[in-house]
Amino acid sequence: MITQTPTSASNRLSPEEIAHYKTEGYALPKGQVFPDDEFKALVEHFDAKLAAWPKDKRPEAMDTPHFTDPKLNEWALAPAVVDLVEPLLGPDILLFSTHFICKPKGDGRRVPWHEDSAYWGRMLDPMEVATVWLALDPSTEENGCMYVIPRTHNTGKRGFSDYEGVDKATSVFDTEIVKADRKDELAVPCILQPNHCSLHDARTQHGSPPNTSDIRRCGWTIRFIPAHVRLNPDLADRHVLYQARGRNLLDQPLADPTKNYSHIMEVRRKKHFGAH
Ligand SMILES: O=C(O)CCC(=O)C(=O)O
Repeated sequence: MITQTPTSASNRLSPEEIAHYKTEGYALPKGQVFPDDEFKALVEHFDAKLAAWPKDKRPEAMDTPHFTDPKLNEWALAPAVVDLVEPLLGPDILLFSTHFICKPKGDGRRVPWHEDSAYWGRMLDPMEVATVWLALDPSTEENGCMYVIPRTHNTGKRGFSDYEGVDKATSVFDTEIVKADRKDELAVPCILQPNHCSLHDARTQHGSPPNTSDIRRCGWTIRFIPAHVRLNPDLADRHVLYQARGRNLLDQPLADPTKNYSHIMEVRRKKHFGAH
C-alpha cells in the first residue's frame, strides 16, 4: 500500500501555471509528481504489466488499465496527483480514465493530431476534463514526446474539429484533425523527465510523432472531471467513475477503487469500445 502523502503545497500549481493552463490549454508544472520510491514502484508495476501484455496487442493501447488493476488507483488517486488538478477543476473531482501510451523504441506508433473531446462527445456533459500526462520514461522530441497546439481549446472549433482517416497500421488512432483545422507550426513539445508531467484540457489539440529512437517512451494519462460533469448513463455497462476528492455532486454511480471491474473490460472488448 502506498503511503498517501498529505495534501502538499509543493504539487499545487503556481498562479502563473494555472493562468497558463487556462489561456494556453496546457501546462508543464515544475517539480516531480511522486516521491522517488513511489514512482519507482509505479514503473516496476507497469514494467510487469507490459511483460505480461499479449504480444499481439500494441503497447500503446493499454486503455483503462485501472478498471482491472486496482493497485493502479493508489497512484491515480494519490493526493500528489489530485492536487495538480484541483486548482483547475475545483474541489469536487472524479477520476474519469487512465491510459498507458507506451511507444516501444524503434517502432512506437504516432498519435495523430486530435482533441480528446472529439472522442468523448457522447460520453461527457459538459466537456470538462483535465489530463495529467505522467512520464514514466524520458519524453523528448527524439522518442516521440507529445506536442500540443496552444489555445486551440478556446479557439477555432473548440475541441470539435473535422477529422479524416489515417493509416491505422502506423497510428494509435485511425482519424486525425484535418490540416485546415490545425496550425502545426505552433505546436509545442512537452519535454519531460520521468516522474514529471504535463497537463492538458480535453479540447486542446495534441498528438505525437513515432518513436524511432532507441529509448522507450511511456506516458500514463490520468484524467479527471469536475463532479458536475455527467457520464452518459447509457455507458454504465462499460465505463466507471471513482471519487478522487470532495463530493459526488450529481450522485452518479461510483466504482470502488479497491475492486476489479473485469466485467466492464469484457463489455468494452465485445463492443470494441475505447474511451481514447
Ligand atoms: O501520449 C501521447 O503521445 C498522446 C497522449 C494523448 O493523446 C492524450 O493524453 O490524450
